[in-house]
Amino acid sequence: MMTLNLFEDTAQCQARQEQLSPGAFVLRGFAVPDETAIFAALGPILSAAPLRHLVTPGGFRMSVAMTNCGSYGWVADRTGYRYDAIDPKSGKLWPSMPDVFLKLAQDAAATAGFEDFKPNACLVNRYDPGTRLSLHQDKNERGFSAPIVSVSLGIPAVFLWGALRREDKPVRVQLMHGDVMVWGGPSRLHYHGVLPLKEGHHPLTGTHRINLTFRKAV
Ligand SMILES: O=C(O)CCC(=O)C(=O)O
Repeated sequence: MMTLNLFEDTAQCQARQEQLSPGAFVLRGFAVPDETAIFAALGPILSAAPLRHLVTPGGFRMSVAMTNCGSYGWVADRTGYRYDAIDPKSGKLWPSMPDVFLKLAQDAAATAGFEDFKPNACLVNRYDPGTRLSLHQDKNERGFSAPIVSVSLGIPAVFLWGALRREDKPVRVQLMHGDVMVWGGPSRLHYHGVLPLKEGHHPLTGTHRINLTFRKAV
């Protein structure tokens, strides 16, 4: 399987950028300057809306633990996948999206060429060693004109970057703490996933990997 290694410095941003396909970029280390503020903001979110293992419509318990912040949260249950303004566990609105999250997502999108990104949903994914996310497309959003911004924190993961057809072989992309992926335009509906996480340790997340995925849900 191919491993991408296309480094390119830009004047706009000191982070190294790698282009995976038209409209899809990895911004290396982009979130590192915000790491302290991100974890300070994450604590209250996880207290108000604890991580949980959702059950898919097919009855499978997802191995990734999830929660949300923002105006809408992505949820799965026996009836399907959807965005909901209410956390089904608490019956309350999801915690609001912290300014540091919003600014990070908007800056990353703009750096990748997507100005005016207005995310209203942030999915928080927590991976333990062995946890994986199978190849999927993000298509529960009302439209696909906005990009997706995905922030990796903690221990490394191997991200699978596919194409528009599930059967197209994905490339493997090592994602490290602070790396941010942005994909939109012609890449917006590309299949993607995460290989089973290897054991590791990071000072900010311990044995876990945290992913923040920002989307314009509606
Ligand atoms: O954890 C990741 O890097 C990807 C997350 C993802 O693909 C998703 O939440 O749809």
